[in-house]
Amino acid sequence: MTHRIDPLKAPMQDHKSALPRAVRLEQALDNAAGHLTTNHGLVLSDNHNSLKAGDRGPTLLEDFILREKITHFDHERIPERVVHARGAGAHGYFEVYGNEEALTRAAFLCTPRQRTPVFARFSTVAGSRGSADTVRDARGFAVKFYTEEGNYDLVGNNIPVFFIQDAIKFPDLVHALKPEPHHGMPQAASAHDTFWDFVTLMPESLHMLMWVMSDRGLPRSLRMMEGFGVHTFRFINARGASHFVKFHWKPLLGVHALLWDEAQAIAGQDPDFHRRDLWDAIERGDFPEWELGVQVVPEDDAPGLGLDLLDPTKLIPEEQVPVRRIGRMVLNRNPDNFFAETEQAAFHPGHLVPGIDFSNDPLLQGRLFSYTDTQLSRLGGPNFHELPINRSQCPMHNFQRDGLHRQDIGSGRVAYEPNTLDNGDEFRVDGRTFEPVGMTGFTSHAEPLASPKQRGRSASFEDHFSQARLFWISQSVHEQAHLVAAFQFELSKLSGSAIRQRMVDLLAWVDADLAEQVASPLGVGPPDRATAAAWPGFRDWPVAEGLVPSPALSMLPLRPMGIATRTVAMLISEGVHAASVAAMRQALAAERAYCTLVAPTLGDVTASDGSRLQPQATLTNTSSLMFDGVFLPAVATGPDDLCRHPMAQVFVAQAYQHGKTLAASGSGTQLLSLGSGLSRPAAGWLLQPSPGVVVSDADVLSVNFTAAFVAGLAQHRHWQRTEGQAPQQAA
Ligand code: HDE
Repeated sequence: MTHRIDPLKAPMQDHKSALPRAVRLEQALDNAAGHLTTNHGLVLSDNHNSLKAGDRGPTLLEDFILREKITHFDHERIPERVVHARGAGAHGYFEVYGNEEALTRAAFLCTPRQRTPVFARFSTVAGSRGSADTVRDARGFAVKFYTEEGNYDLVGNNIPVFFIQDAIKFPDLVHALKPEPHHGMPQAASAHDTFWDFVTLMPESLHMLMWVMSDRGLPRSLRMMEGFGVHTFRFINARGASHFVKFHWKPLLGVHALLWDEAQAIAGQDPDFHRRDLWDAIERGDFPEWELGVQVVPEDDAPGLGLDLLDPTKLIPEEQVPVRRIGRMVLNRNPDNFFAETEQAAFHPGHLVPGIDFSNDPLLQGRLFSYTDTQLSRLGGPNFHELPINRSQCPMHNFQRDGLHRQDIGSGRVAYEPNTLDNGDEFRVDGRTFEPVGMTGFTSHAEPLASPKQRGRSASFEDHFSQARLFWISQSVHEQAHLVAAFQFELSKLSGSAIRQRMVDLLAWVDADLAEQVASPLGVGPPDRATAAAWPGFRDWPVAEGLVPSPALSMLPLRPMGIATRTVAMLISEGVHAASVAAMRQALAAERAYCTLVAPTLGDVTASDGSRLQPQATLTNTSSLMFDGVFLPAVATGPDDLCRHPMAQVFVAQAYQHGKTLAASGSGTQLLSLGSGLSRPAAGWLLQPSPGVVVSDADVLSVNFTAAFVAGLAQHRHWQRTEGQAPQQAA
């Protein structure tokens, strides 16, 4: 018995069927009922009418079919995650390049090229399940490795440090960040009083604040962001030797961001922008890929690092300890069912395999309790490990049993150990037998401990400003401008000036120029370090002298990136120059980039050679926000209708304001000029009148023209063009 209602799909899909539409629909309805059953297998005869007293009478309470269906529906929602509620996931695999046995005995890291299945989930932190993807926030980056030694979860973020140093502050942080409790606003935003009230009283949050206010808080795509394990972990090898390790995910497509104005507008036009991008890329076969990198620190070297590895508000600059790439993750399959997989996935930083262990980072230690605890209420009991997405793919055997929603049927009478009654009759699930794969089992690293009990923090956690400053001085001019604008925007949303003033006073400890720039449009007094230093809880720890910028902290590519999977809108109308359309399509396809034909309507467009082009989107159902670049080909026959279309001008104007790559040829330059305000080119030349704008007065595209456009796209954005807008965002 199948539960698929294939006949219902037929009339939608097969619109050229010979049967009249009404007949097909009727047939579909009849067929459908015969394919459906109740949850208990009873075949339905009618899935459209409840049981009534007569055809116009009241519905009968007896209708158990109606009641079962509606009761199930009433309970379809489960509580959303208390943080990281909105996410998107995908399946794939991880393969290690070499044998890492010198560092770890984790089997999945010791068998070169062995593929370990993974499920990855990316998320925003603050927003509810139905909020928008492109809000300013950190992003969760959680990966479940289904290894032969059990599930290993690397539950990280796209930012390498965290707001707080001790888990006991997490509920306070999240309460401050989430919508304010009295009116439940704002959704998915940190730009409100309670968040800034809290962080200005917790100077340890400054380093992460710098990251969230930077372009890292606005990823262009989930496929284009880094991931970090954040905490320091340990690798343990077969001899029991321990090394500290920090985990990194490096995306092969580079690290790229949206502009704030763009991100806000996308949140309205397509709240699913990131999850759609991930889904579409995987459906197309453009499988996103990250390399797993490790920074390894021998235990003896830790004291000489100049930072405390247990402090989650600190990173190890990559220039100090290089990131070695040891394997890759490829995401190549979308979930079949969002709820069953992405929503029910239960990650836990305490899901370890032998060879990987914790450090004493007090934030990590608190997380080890929290994740199972939250799943108990979110997934309805202690058996969430039996859900298909959470099940280990290696054999599992213990004497835990019963509980809400238990699915496995255990058999046997001896469900405890030690015992003397086990004569093959031991309690087992599904008859599976457990064959340990030649390993000695997980042992915690035997770190010697002899400490008094105390509530407190090591003095080595007290430097709250040096790395915030390191981040600031490592940003390019444009990234710094975006960061300043972000602080200005967020602080401008506060209801009073006291917290604004506190923030700029604190920022003065990071950098005087940064603080002054942020303060300038906010109507507050000059930044004042001394006032900040007088607050309770302030740690007057000297900012490190002679900090050297760390290029790895900037998003500017360290090496040229290609344009694979980037998207270009080609605006076409009647009489468009056919050869230009073909040449640009070809040039983009050669780089594995994509082109969408956008026109005033979805009707076919007749090109200059008489061929018919089918637009994929219209000027009103999409916008340049959805694309990385825009091409305005010449109209070779007749007038260029697009020049008179107001939405075409908006399309171009927004692309120009957002620093996107634009190209125009022939009559297309007129639309470019109307949208961007750039003057039209003189005859007979090819040049870039503004960074990332390629124009030619000829209809025909030269190889240089398409090459210049591709090179412009590879720059991602031309931030110089957006500069003038940044300060206005705070207004
Ligand atoms: Fe989480 N975090 N977290 N977190 N976290 C959760 O677990 C928590 C922290 C992270 O896609 C919750 O199953 C505490 C740091 C990700 O399902 C919860 C503390 C980092 C996800 C929880 C932290 C993270 C979560 C909510 C401070 C980066 C989404 C639902 C001690 C290294 C996983 C759930 C997914 C989710 C607790 C701090 C990453 C409540 C107590 C630091 C990516 O258990």
